[in-house]
Amino acid sequence: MKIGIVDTTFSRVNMGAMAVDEIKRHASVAVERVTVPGVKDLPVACKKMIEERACDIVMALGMPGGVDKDKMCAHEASQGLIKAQLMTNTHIIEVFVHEDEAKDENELAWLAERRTREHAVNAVKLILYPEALVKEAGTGQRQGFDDAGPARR
Ligand code: RDL
Ligand code: RDL
Repeated sequence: MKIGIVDTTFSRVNMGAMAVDEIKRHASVAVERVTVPGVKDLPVACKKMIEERACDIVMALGMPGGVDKDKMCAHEASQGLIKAQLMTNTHIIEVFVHEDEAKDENELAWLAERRTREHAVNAVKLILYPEALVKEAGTGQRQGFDDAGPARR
């Protein structure tokens, strides 16, 4: 099994390094990593990870900025990532941390790390332990901030 990691230089947190570290803690799988300038460059890089570097799943890590232009970019990048998944029949886990989700730089760094690490575990589960996710169905999982939890307790 091989996991592809694609992150950006636009991000203010080294999300790629965190993803690689977290994956290594949970599985002995091969990891391929590449870094692109920004979120709109993620889709083709992820597709190449799948088609040219034989990755079984890819993590697309990015940080949309806080202004409207950035949110538009993130939406476009998201659509590209979905298209790349459909073209290749392969999961690309989109890990976007919007700069304005956090109240300050400390929280932004914390949030980016936690969301990245939690989605790295999801990526490992998707390719190696899919039954583990079935066990978590309907439990209100979130990545980064606290889980929402099940609606009925
Ligand atoms: O292909 C080159 C760039 O267009 C691409 O890297 C963009 O994703 C860069 N970019 C923006 O142009 C922008 O207005 C980014 C953002 N906003 C953003 O919020 N986050 C990014 N890139 O990762
Ligand atoms: O209501 C606050 C947040 O829960 C909400 O803004 C979410 O949509 C935040 N979020 C993203 O914006 C995103 O791009 C989340 C993820 N990705 C994610 O992967 N996991 C989350 N939230 O729990």
